[in-house]
Amino acid sequence: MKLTIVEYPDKKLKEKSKAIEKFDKELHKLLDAMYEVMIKSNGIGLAAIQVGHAKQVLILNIPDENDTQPLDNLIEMINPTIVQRSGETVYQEGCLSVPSFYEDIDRHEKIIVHYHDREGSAQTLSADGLLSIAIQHEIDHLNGILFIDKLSYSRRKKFEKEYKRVQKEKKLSKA
Ligand code: QAP
Ligand code: CO
Repeated sequence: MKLTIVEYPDKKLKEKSKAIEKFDKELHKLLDAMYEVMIKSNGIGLAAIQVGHAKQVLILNIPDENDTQPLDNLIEMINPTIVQRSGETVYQEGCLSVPSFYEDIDRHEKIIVHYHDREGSAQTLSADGLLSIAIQHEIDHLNGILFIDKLSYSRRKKFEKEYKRVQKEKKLSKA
């Protein structure tokens, strides 16, 4: 399975993802291909909609103290739901689907999330720090929401202007 990253302003990113019903080989192939493209793109989190699949699937691989991403730390979440939220935190977020743009976003500090692993077993995870932020960012993708959708009106306007300029520069450098 060859996957490519869907980039803003592609409307695909607004789609709501559907729950996984079968924990089969096709799901495992998608998960493996998502991991490959995420690592290749220097990402720490990726939702299936970002590679064109409207399925409730996301992966996370938060760097450790040595700034490496061991496979042991890979988390795969199928059909996740946040069941508890507490506290507030701000982090300068980015997204593989919105390349070269970063902005401060408000999130909950701690969350508890219920999900299924690739075999279909029910799991519960209590998260804080960057992992908590990453989970909230990726679950937003499953609902068709990008981090830029959370910006104030003025910051969003600034983003649209800057993003268009950068996209134009990228096109020119390729030509
Ligand atoms: C989501 O984001 C996230 O602009 C994952 O040029 C964001 O992996 C989780 C990336 C913030 C926690 C905190 C972005 C790579 C990667 C770029 C990513 C870029 C290259 C973003
Ligand atoms: Co993202």
